Amino acid sequence: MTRHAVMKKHVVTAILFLTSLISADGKNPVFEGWYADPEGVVFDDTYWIYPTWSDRFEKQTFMDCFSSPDLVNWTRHESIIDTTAVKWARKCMWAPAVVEKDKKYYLFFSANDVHEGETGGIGVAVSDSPAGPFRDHIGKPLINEIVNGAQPIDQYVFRDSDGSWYMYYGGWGHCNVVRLNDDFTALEPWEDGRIYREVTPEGYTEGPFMLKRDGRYYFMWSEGDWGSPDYNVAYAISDSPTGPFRRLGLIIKADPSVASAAGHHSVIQIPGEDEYYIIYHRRPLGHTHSDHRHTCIDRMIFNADGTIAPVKITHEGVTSRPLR
Ligand code: FUB
Repeated sequence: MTRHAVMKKHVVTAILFLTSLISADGKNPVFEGWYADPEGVVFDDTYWIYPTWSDRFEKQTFMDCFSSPDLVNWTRHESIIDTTAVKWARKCMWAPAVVEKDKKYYLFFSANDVHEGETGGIGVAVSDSPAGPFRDHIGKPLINEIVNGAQPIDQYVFRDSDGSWYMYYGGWGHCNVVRLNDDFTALEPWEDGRIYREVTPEGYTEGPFMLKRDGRYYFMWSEGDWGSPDYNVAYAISDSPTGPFRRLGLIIKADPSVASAAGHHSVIQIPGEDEYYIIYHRRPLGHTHSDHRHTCIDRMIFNADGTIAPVKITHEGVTSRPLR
């Protein structure tokens, strides 16, 4: 090989290396478009994000989702569910929560921004694929009523280590937890015969989330008004999935040099590792429109004493983290 050819080979290798470094870097937002309330989840070797389409209520008639092999490169899957597949839903399809059970995927959602006496609330849909299409599982809302003052929205479905399925939900400043039956067609009563247990912590507005680590239950929620700049996320730690949940402090909030209204989050744990990523929405600086919310990812770190270190929100996001 001539000296020129060797030089050329080195230059090409260097360019390929630099390109790989560039594509390994993430960015926030992680994908284009106004998407809020992102639920991050891992199915097999793939990351998924299920967000709300952030738009006028009447236009929120569908949901898209996104998949990624590495948290950096995302593929959009359009309209995985819409109001034509859910006869009772007209608008406000919000805050998807997706779980896998017995090789089927269940998407819990809320619809219609329901008020007393109206039809709507929390529904459940099912598909053979995490990318849909999802069809209505029971043909009616799973929760239509307003109990303990909680609007039936913003559900999060949590599977405990003993196999029990819980659903935390609620807007209007109140949070309930319910148990789900085995095929997700109905709510299961607690031992005392009640269906709903209120678990509202101090400061709670909406967007509950649960994570279990080292046998302890980390309950998280959004505070403030989602249309205002100071929307944020707080948490509590408990020995029980039903609390009590005593507020310990904030996990994520606005940073005047990066973005405002950082909230309605979820957390992805790398399977088998003590490594966590927070998926949340925020409003870009200079934007005041309440629907201008986009989806971001940053690292979430636990302190040695088990508390959560306040998350630094960034423009850079996270670097490539393949699951294989
Ligand atoms: O995106 C619609 C609503 O805004 C959600 O249900 C709330 O949590 C808030 O993020």
